[in-house]
Amino acid sequence: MQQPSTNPSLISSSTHAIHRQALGAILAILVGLALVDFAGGVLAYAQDARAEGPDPYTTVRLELGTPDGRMAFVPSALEFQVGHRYRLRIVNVSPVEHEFDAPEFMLGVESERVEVFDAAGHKVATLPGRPEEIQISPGGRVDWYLMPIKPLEAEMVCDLPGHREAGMKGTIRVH
Ligand SMILES: [Cu+2]
Repeated sequence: MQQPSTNPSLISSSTHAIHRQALGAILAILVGLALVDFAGGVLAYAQDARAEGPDPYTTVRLELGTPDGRMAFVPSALEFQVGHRYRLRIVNVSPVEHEFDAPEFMLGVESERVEVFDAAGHKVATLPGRPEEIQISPGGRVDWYLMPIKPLEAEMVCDLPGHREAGMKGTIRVH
């Protein structure tokens, strides 16, 4: 089925004054969309340029659950260094929803952004700032860009009912 057309030439074929007003409003919207599109293009270009340089982030991979449904963080212990920039890649490899919850760690880092990917690996959202907790659907992935700012030892858990008790907990050490 065809999308409703926003082509101004089709709209201007109407000769009614009220339709001309509507045309004006629609043109304003189209100009607005073009500006947004232009800004998006500039941002995409900037990101591409950045991607071509050396990768400033160390990737740390954490799997939530296991493909056969075991309640675990893999690995169950993470280590970071103060002042280094990381891409904490959290992947739900299991058939059920899971959480990454580590409040002390989350407050002990500078958080740049969180990128969210669907099960097909397509980025579906970018969230600037600091997450409070991260919940991921089966097959989903989150890349959290962060830099630890102080040494700490913290617990990571999945707070969904029964998961922690079944073994879904681990430790994070920043040194
Ligand atoms: Cu869980």
